[in-house]
Amino acid sequence: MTYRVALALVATLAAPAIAQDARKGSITAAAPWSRATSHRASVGAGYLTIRNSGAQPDRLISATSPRAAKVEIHTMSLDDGIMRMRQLPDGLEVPAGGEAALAPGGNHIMLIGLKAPLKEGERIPATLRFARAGTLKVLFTVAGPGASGPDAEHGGHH
Ligand SMILES: [Cu+2]
Repeated sequence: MTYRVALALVATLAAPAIAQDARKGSITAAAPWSRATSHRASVGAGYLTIRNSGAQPDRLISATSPRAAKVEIHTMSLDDGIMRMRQLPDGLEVPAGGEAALAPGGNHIMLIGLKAPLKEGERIPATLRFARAGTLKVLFTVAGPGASGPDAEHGGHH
């Protein structure tokens, strides 16, 4: 038994920085992740899928992170052939028994005023606040910068 526990602990410590789910009440924050930013970037984006197993709709109303001066909930849309983003002033609804996806090119968590670049492999702590479920702490696992990182998508913040 002792051996098995020790082995499990080693496996946890040795695990690569994969995204981890977080849960609070009916709300699950699945696979939170982000992208590495360049050293000049002042903004970054967080992505995840929010699932609501409850019988009532919930709403992501705000978020904070110790790594950013401000965190907003954004959406993106194609406007005259240009991808633009804007804040969702009322937050993002998560339907009862459904989910809300935050993904590149769509809704996202905007980290504004980064205190340091987001580095691949890091986990960025954030607290999501829901109207019903209350606060939920998540860790955004930072993936590689990729071909179309937050810099390109979020030129509006520079
Ligand atoms: Cu944004």
